[in-house]
Amino acid sequence: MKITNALVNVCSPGRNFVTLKIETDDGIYGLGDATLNGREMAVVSYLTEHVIPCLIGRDPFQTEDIWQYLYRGAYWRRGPVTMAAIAAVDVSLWDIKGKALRTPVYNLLGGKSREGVLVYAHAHGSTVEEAVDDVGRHVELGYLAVRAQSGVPGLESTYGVPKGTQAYEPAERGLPSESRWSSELYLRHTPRLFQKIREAFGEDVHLLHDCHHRLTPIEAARLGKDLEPFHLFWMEDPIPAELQVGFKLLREHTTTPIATGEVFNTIWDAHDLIRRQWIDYIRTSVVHAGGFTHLKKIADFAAIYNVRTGCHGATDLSPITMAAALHFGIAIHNFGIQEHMPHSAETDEVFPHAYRFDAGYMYPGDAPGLGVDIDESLASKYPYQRAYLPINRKLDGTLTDW
Ligand code: GCO
Ligand code: MG
Repeated sequence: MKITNALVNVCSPGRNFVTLKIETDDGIYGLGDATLNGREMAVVSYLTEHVIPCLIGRDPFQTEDIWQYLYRGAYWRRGPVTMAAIAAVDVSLWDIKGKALRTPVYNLLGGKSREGVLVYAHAHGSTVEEAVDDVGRHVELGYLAVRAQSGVPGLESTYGVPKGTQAYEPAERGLPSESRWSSELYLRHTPRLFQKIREAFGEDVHLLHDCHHRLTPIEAARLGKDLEPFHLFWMEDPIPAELQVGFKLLREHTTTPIATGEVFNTIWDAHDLIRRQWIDYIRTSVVHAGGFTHLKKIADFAAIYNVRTGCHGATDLSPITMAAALHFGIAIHNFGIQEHMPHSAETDEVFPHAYRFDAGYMYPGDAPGLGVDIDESLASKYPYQRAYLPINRKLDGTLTDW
């Protein structure tokens, strides 16, 4: 079998998605997600100008060699743009392999290690009361694990909480909006949120929280300690991860489990965090960490150190990545949990898929390959629209991590 053509589709059914389609001489095609929220067109250009011309004529079964060719062969390596482009190629090729062999991708990754993939939902509210109600709504929908975020008194807006009644979507159309931040107000408020949730729902529901890289190590240590009575499943991205040794300080102060890695691209971003056992969950995703070929290596390395996976699954990761995450999560041994932020109805229509949610778990389905497609004529009705993630400033105007 030979690769004959590859095309990039950019569409915006509710939000922007970049999709790679690789075609072969025997009529089978594969799909890969290449979306990088707020920087989509950089990946489009990387793919069309630099990657696609090198793919034509290659054997799509050679996933390892093609991965190395694109990674080592570029000389310039790593980074989100490069790794999202490589991921899109890699995932498309695994989709082709599955279709050609008439088997779901999970069978190529080791077969089923479990019956279903435990997922967590997003609950939020502008007040503690609204957030508690939203946790209840998700428990009623059948979720066994819920991430909770709430507005912080004194701050006009914050990460994870929609403005008004629309569904939460981190990127906004137009130029970046700006929000204001105070770690002190947040640190005072957040333990109260989890106290109220535990009072309302008891200990059975798994609770998660995303700090979205906003704290210093010592602030995160304080939050971790304050949250200990509420037994979180994890505290996510407590600190920016460039300085990995920051996690050592945090780790030495709290038993609240730590998850990080949604912005990581390779094992080299997480190597120390994993081998020093400073984290409990690694959140790198199929799309931002080089596809199945590289993510499998990260997961296997993490398994040696008792670190489990908790792959990123926000709506900016397309249904193709959701399908890929479910094949991956059902197959690998050290799976922890998978994020599930349901896509809009428009997105689901553009990307028909075999995966489904039932009673707290998701299932990839048994279709050959990934079990996800793209309706190109419907996609063409939703042209790309420039959108950015917000910018965050402290109360005095200093730019800080969003
Ligand atoms: C999460 C993430 C997202 C990111 C988004 C950025 O845990 O789901 O933090 O909400 O902010 O994916 O594009
Ligand atoms: Mg996050």
